[in-house]
Amino acid sequence: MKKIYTLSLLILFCIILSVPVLADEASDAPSSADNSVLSKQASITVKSNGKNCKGLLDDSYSTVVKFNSGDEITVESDEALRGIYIKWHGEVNPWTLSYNGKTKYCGENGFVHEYVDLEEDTTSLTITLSESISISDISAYTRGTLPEDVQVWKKPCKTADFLVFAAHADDDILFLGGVLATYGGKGCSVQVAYMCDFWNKEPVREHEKIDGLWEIGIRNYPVCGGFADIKSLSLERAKEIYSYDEVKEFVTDNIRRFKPLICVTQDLNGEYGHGAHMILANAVCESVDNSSDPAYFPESADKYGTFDVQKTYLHLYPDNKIRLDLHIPIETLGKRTALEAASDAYLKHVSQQVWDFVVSDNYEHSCAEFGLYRTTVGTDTGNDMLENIITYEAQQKLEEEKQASIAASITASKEAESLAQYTTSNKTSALSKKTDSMPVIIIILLLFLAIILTIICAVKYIRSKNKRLSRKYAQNKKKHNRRN
Ligand SMILES: [Ca+2]
Repeated sequence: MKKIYTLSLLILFCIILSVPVLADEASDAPSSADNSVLSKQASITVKSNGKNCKGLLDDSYSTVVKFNSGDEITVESDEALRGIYIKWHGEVNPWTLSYNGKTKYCGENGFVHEYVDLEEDTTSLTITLSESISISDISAYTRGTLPEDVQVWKKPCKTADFLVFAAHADDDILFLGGVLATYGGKGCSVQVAYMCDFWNKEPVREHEKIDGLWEIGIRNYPVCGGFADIKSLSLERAKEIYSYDEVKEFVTDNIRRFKPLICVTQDLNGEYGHGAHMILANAVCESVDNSSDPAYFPESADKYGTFDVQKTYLHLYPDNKIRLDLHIPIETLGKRTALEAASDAYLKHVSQQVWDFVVSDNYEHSCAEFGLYRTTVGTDTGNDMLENIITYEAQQKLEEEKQASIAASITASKEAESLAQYTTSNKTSALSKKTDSMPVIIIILLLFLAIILTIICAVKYIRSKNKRLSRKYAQNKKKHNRRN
């Protein structure tokens, strides 16, 4: 019987322990949207008001189809579709996606390469445009984990460990790619801001720009100043082409918006003497020197608050030099080195392969060579831009540990207080019990005393009576003897 009882208890104990495990397994079970299978590109047909839509299906930026405001594009497939991937060929406006009787509002983030998850299977969907725009390519995917080259962008950073300013698409890779791969690969939040766009001049470079960033591991969508790409060969000429104040305002706005711990930008001498690189580098220097001053571009100070960047690095700057090690395999980049990832990213800039530039840490434009232009946290002793910096993620962890420590301290304090109250209460209770028991003890003692006294009295009485009887017996015996 005892054995059965013990066995039952053990079974009950195991059941109790297994409940949370089962709950966890249930919560980790793949939802219908992911992930136990690999998604594949589906075979689709695309139609829109009798237009020739072949250019949307050839995975080529050189073929695009122009649409007007209000146009509808229908995508159909024999396979169950779970996501639609559009490569817009222009600045993206809001648009709607209809399927299975639902309407989804898209395009709000302006992602030029935009993937939209459908959340449920469908074989037919309709894209409705709110503005005129061209589209380069449309593809669709079945349920499951997406191929790595499908770009599912995150919004720009809220706060950035690194804010990297590049004048043009491909400068970010050729000259600053060592920073992007190294620190993006380390999990730092890295925001890229471009001075110029190419929509009016070479729109294919807008595609190449984000293809390159995606390849080098950046996942937060870049921002852009929208300045035209115009070549110049001196700072003075660049200041004639561009409004230097507008460039500084663009830089300062983004510093205050993203609150970077570290700013990185191009060479004051424009690498190979490009005036736009020079004006941007000069604007970054002047802006980091002044972005903590509310009187410096007060509009963005009002909007975002002022901000003082802790460290600012310039490409090829001759003072406080550091040299990044770009030969370490990086897990998040498929174990490629930063140099390999940057080289792969530069190949995405297909239109720029005609030039002699290469991604290298061993030539005059080395993407490993930087100098510390400005610091509020001390100079470097090594070759790591993160020296003397606590990243936002690390700051958050420290804050969480601090809050946990405060919470633990409060709990311990409450427990100690509670224990003290319990001890005092127990002592009081014991004293109270002791006090309460005093009359009982006294009564018992008095009773005991009374019993003793009674016994003594009784003994004395018996002894006295015996003596009297003895005396009387003796007297009677004496009288009897006399008579005889
Ligand atoms: Ca195309």
